[in-house]
Amino acid sequence: MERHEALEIVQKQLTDHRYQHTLGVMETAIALAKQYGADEKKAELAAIFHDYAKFRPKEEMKRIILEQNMPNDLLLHNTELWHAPVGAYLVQTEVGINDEAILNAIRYHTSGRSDMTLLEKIIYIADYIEPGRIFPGVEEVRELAKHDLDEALIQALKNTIQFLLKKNQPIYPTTIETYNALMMKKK
Ligand code: DGI
Ligand code: FE
Ligand code: FE
Ligand code: FE
Repeated sequence: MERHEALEIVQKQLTDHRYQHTLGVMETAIALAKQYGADEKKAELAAIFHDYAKFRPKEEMKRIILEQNMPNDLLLHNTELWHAPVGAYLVQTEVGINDEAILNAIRYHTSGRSDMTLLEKIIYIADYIEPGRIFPGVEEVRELAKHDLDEALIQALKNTIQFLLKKNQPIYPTTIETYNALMMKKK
């Protein structure tokens, strides 16, 4: 699928602010794919569609999680986590993208997972550091991403976990698993 066609499809699903974020993720993901030797076309499409389900009604997302036998513990956690796996499902069924590597990059872009692929890491990091992001700690992750994707990912996960702790929010187990897997692989 061509970039302009994909952008036209996703724009209808998003607010203008979220669409601008998506364009930032796309540019960042393509640059990271070039640098780290991932498939640039897959990075482009995964980035364009990563937040496809962001504005779906909660009831619809909940129904899809149950009907498609997605991990049930999602329903116990922040609804912000839902748009990633539901997005992967809707991008397949509504947009017709069947590439598992792309769908997994969308599916795991919020929580990560253990043993993430290069493409999954790129989308996770690009979502975190695209030029429109301005939160504390983002500059450090941008800097790390220039040299070491795993170190960037670890720092992004640390920031996210710390942010959630500060807000007295529960941490989704997969987020912790992602962090642990990366820490234990470090030499
Ligand atoms: O969709 P975006 O805003 O571009 O970014 P995202 O898909 O990474 O979603 C980030 C949101 O998800 C953010 O508000 C924090 C939340 N989040 C990420 N990991 C966890 C989490 N929330 C909880 N409760 N637990 C997590 O482990
Ligand atoms: Fe997202
Ligand atoms: Fe995003
Ligand atoms: Fe540097």
